[in-house]
Amino acid sequence: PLVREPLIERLDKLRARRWHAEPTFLFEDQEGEVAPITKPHDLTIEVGTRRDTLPEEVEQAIRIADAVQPGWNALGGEKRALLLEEAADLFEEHTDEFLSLCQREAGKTLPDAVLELREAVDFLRFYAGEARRLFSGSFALPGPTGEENRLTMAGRGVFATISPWNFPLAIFIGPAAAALAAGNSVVAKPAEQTPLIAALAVKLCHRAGIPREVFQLLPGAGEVGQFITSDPRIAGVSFTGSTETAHAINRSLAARDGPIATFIAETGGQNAMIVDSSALPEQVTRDVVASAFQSAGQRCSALRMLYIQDEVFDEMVAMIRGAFEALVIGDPGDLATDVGPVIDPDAKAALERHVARRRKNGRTVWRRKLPRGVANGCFVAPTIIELESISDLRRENFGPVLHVARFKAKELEKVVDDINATGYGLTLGLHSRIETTRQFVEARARVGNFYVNRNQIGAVVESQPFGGEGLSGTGPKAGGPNYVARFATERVVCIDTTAAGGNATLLA
Ligand code: UN1
Repeated sequence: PLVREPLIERLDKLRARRWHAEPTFLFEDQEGEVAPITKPHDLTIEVGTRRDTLPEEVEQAIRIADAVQPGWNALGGEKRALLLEEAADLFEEHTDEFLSLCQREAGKTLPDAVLELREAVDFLRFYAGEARRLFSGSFALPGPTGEENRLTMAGRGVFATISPWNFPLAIFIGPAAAALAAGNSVVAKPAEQTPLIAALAVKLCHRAGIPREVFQLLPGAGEVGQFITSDPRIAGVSFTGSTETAHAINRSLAARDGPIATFIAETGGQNAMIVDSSALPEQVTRDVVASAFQSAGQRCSALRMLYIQDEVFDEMVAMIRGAFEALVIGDPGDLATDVGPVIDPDAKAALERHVARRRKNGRTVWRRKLPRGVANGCFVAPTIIELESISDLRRENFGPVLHVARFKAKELEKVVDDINATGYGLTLGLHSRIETTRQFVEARARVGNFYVNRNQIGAVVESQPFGGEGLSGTGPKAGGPNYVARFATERVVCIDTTAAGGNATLLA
């Protein structure tokens, strides 16, 4: 049509649609238990259903993926790039469906859903470019005269991708696209909470021309992941999620006989921001509120622990609380909403326990009141808790809960050391206009992504490759120049060209 309806009307039309996710390729006629997928914002509403992958289907999927991988690898980087780019185009054409599903299945606000789709498309296009760059032939290596050395890269085999519910599209498709770009076949297990978005993504990849045998969807809960990672034919695993699950996968991979698997993990964080007395209060307020409460705090990059220099602590906290009081909490389908629900009742219960414990310990707690009409959903009131130090936090609190602490100028070194001592190393923010402070923190902090005088979420593909160290993951950084290579094997060919020349002379 020449005149397209406005986006909101189009999204409204999709409201009644019901979706279904099931294992792809060969499994459609299997009988299996169907579980409902409910909306985080209102658990009485069913968005669709999912059928989990059975153990024998996992086995069959890996067998098929293994059989077709050499053909996919032989296709070469250029052809794989074209298919990934076609998928990116189809993702953009299906904007309405993706935005609607991000809101309904994952409880995302519209701005968050738009960012998510943008990131997914960026990943597809960037990794397509990497397929061309790295898999279009061999790289010549230096050597003495009379010797030819070259390096070629290829897929490792079957890669498993296990992805989280908090970026059900971008972090579902990103690692899968990287693995495919490198010439692997992929069995993908999306988070149990968000298989519908993943199912649409896989369907569009198949429509783009990526063979169904090469990219298979295996929905299910943790057991499905366990079946996958215990199979010795899995050449590598890319996992994004909790540190505990990463440890479990690592153990499962280590227990297998046969080839050693590659393991790429992007896990949790205990992310801090340091604000000194030279910082601009308005800028700090805006960036703290975005970093801590956007996406209801459900980003691994999100700010959990804010350190403010003593002299400006009261003023800054007053301003941050002012902005915090203005946050609109509610239905993510509502354009005005800033903070939607958390993902499920378990997530809500864990956050409520955390807040209750701090209250009991006599901490100062500021909490928003939840609006009326949200009782059926998994809403957690945005909360600010005053603590002494980041060492008072044990586990990651994945939701709209921010902690604040004060520090004296002479304690800056100790603050950075305490942050390092958590063992996590994902994002760190600094608000300061003093150049030597920036240099000091940059040099001392052990962290994957360091953000200065801005918010610390929303890393952009290619400009801000993303990922942590220590308890936060293995690297390499997603969306960066070293990522796709980690999904590949390298082969070096070395030819002595003098011997052949000599023989030829003798024979003549
Ligand atoms: C995550 O929450 O798992 O920087 C990653 C960001 C996003 C990535 C978050 N690009 O917030």
